[in-house]
Amino acid sequence: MTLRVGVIGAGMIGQEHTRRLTTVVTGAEVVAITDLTADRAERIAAETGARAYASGAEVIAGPDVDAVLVTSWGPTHAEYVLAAIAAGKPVFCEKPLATAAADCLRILEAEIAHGGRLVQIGFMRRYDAGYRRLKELVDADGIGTPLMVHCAHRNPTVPVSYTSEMAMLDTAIHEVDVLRWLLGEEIVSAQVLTPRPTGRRFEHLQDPQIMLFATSGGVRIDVEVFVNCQYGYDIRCEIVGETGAARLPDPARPAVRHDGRESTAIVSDWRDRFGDAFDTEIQAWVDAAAAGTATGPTAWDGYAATAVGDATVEALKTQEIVAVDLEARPAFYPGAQQ
Ligand code: NAD
Ligand code: ISE
Repeated sequence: MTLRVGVIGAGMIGQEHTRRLTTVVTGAEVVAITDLTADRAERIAAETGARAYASGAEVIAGPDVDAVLVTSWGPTHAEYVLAAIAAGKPVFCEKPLATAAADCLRILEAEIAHGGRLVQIGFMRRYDAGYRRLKELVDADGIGTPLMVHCAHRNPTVPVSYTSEMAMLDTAIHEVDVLRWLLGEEIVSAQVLTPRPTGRRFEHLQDPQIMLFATSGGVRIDVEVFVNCQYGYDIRCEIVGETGAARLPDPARPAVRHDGRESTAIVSDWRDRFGDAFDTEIQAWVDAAAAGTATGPTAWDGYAATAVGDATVEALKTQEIVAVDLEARPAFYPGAQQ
């Protein structure tokens, strides 16, 4: 069976995933596309051999649409995910699942009422080969019980529309998810330190930020978010355990010896850094959706990340340590993160 996909939001990542569904993964075709900017939807639809629709609701209702991929702006995600569940269609939702925890909870309720998984969240780091090796090592007790995690999430620059809250909600949300998965524990509190701001930022932005998290088991995590670092896209993670430490490998790039120096290229953006992970993630989604279900990061994971995000934004505003307000996990969502 070829999974017929409807895409809502044909911006940067919507176009990336459309290309991926069309030319990289197997078993899928894009049959419907919509975007607030109608011209954009029409252009991408024409390039893809899909039909352009006027709204996300029409895409979800499309009789030839088997599954839905949501890549519009974050605040619109909840509405489309809920509509897809109501239509009984598997849905891949880019992060965040929703911008308000209350909307995430409505999605959990709807999926539970449906009686089986339909929702997969776009936390692609779980499909990255380096993070997978780290998880295998931690699960096999290769460094003993984890005690501390040191992370950095650096982007070269961000546009003027990027706000201080987005350092958590748009950027560090990836660390929150991947560390919950790596450690198999929930994050229970957040604090934000605000170092001297870089001169190479838009004036309104607090950049860099250092986020400090504690997990239910007492692991302490520090995440440096620095989104105007200038030099490249740099993702770091080191887990320190009772008997050893393990560091996320950098993407394999040749070490070039030239003109009396040795150098290795640093990747420039998330597409370059996580391209392989996105391919694996979308293939996994297509395979599960073709069977009428979903795999990987769950709606619960989306909810937990949004709840940690809310606490972190409050911590940034108040400069206090803020407890994460998380409901009890429904039995529908298995205990250990997959
Ligand atoms: P973007 O602004 O380039 O694209 C978003 C598109 O959605 C725009 O074309 C906009 O017109 C359209 N849109 C907005 N509301 C809509 C609606 N109601 N109906 C139809 N179209 C609508 O943004 P982007 O960078 O592609 O980000 C999109 C989403 O993907 C965000 O949630 C973002 O956080 C996420 N994202 C994830 C990653 C990742 O690493 N996993 C990377 C980039 C973006
Ligand atoms: C972007 O939306 C992403 O998800 C990238 O992975 C992240 O590095 C970047 O900071 C975000 O803006």
